[in-house]
Amino acid sequence: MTTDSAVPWSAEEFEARLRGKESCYHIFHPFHIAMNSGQCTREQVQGWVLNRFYYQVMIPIKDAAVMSNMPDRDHRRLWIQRILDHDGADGEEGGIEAWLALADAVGLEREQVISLEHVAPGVKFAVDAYVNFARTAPWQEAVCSSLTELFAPTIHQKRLDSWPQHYPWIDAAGYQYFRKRLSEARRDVEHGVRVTLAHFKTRVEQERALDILQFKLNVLWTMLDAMQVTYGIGDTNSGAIARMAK
Ligand code: AHQ
Repeated sequence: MTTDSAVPWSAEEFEARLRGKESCYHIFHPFHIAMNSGQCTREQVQGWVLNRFYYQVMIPIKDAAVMSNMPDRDHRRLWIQRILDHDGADGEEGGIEAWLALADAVGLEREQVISLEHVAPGVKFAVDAYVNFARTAPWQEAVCSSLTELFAPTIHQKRLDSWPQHYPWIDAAGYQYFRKRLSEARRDVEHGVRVTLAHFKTRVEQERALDILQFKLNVLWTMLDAMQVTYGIGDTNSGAIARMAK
């Protein structure tokens, strides 16, 4: 347990320790490793898209909750862009619509996905834990929890690089979401890192920031645990997607 007398890390060291959490990122989860190496069945890819839709639609709700705790206009002016990125704005369909294009590209029925009826309990529980944290934590802690996106461009690029060869049955129009996040995630974390380095000053606070980031890494990891339990990995077929149509 760190004592208050411990010397704070320099900004460089603190940021390096935040980035060092990449080793816990969900790109290393067995489900993602299988999916990005072509070992997932059509049903498993569909299950991932269907379950992740719950995460996608809750992100703008989470971000609106964070904004409601942000007293500073300049921070709100930056943060509001995250909501527009997902909900869309004049002339821009937004990320939720792009995710539904991905759902269509993998052969899911739009209404089935939007219904959220088939989201695994563990996925819903993990996402709801994240949203509730963001609603109740100090806004700087909620900003810190979004820093898992430090590692997101790598996983989006991995999908763009590997899925077309592994899953030729997926319509390429579905990949727009991953492309759009490459730049959006990089822009988001620039603000997120600035807030985090400025807010968490003592060593105890800096350790708290690492714990917050670990909590969010656990949210992402747990979502995939629930998907793996539901759909398996590799050439099994749970029948869960087929049962949806009945
Ligand atoms: O598409 C993703 C996204 O819009 C966000 C917002 C951000 C947040 O506020 O927590 N996190 C996040 C993430 C997205 N995609 C995930 C993926 O693997 O496709 C990664 C996830 C993240 O790293 O937090």
